[in-house]
Amino acid sequence: MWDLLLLDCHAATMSADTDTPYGAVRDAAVAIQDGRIAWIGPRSALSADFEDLTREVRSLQGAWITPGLVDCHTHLVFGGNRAVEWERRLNGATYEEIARAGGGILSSVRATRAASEDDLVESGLRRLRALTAQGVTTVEVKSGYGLETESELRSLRAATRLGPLAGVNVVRTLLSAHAVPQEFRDDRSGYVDLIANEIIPAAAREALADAVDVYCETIGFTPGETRRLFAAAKAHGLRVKLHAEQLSDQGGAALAADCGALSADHLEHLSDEGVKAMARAGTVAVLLPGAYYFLRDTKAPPVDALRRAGVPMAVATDCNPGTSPLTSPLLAMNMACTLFRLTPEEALAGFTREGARALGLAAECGALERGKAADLAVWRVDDPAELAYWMGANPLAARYLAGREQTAEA
Ligand code: DI6
Ligand code: FE
Repeated sequence: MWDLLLLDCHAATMSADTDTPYGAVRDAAVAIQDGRIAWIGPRSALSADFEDLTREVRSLQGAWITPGLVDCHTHLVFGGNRAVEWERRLNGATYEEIARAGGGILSSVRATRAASEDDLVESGLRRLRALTAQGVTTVEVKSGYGLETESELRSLRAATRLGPLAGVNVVRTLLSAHAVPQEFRDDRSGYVDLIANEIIPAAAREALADAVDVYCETIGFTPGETRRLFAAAKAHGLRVKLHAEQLSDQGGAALAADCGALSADHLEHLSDEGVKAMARAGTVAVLLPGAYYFLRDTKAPPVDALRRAGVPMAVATDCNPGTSPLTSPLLAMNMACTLFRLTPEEALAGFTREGARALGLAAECGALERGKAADLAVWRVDDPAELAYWMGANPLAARYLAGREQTAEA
């Protein structure tokens, strides 16, 4: 006996098992049982006695439905914000001047260390609710503004609490290797040791992290340090992912592919070798147009090369206080099309099927397919391309998590 049967809708299933654009099923029906999709297909395929097969029938009045959106890359737990710093940058101050004056990531570190776990939950919840208001049902949340054991674990505890409060699935990633904190500025190997020998083991012991990420960059961590931290993550049963080639080519994407990483993220400076390595390994390319836009970057990731090589492309907000204070997945999709030349279908796949893949959740969510979680979004649009098209509008009509409609204040 199904729990719910949704009718009078068109489904953009985002299934990769069809050549139909968006995996679209017009005049669709979706049967939900025990929080999962029990059946999906054209309403005409339902038996005449379908009302006897379900506890409830609900009409969606001609809406389009998609998988719930998956935002696979956010830093949305942090203290304070960097609006004043941004204003100074608009008035001509450079990153270096701001960093020398104690600004940049390290100013967010000070604010995060000073915040209680409840403070982090309260501010993170505001940002998360902006994402769920636009159909997000799964979100990845990174640490990375504590840069010491207790503050990093507190950030991950706060991320863990956000899921039930916002009615969303939260995947947690430990990004202690985001920057070297002030107290280790003359002893960076000491900080790498702290992450490998103390923070990763503690997070694994408390089941506070699902993956480990590293900012592999000239202003971040070296490929050698990255390999060391990836080894520590794997020794504790954690998956890995990498901020790679955002500002320069450190060979990070190829390293990530070589280490079996779920994803390599940013990729503005990705080389042909990196593209080939990712294609061979099945590493997901996570494109972050919000940071590209906010930094007024001019070198876009090699989307054509990624597309030709068959590298899966996800899209995410990269919600963070310094380079991407973006809490709109729909605007991120528009930016991915307008700035990176993705098609609207690729952008939606990037925020559903491929976003799930980037989190190791391809079998669980990200497509409206039998057996997957009944996480779905209901939209008042005439075509799924409108989701990336409108800038600022929000056509979301309803959001379902595990088959249960979520209220705005969930
Ligand atoms: N890449 C970025 O653009 C951000 N972190 C990262 O790994 C910057 C984060 C910040 O400036 O707060
Ligand atoms: Fe990031």
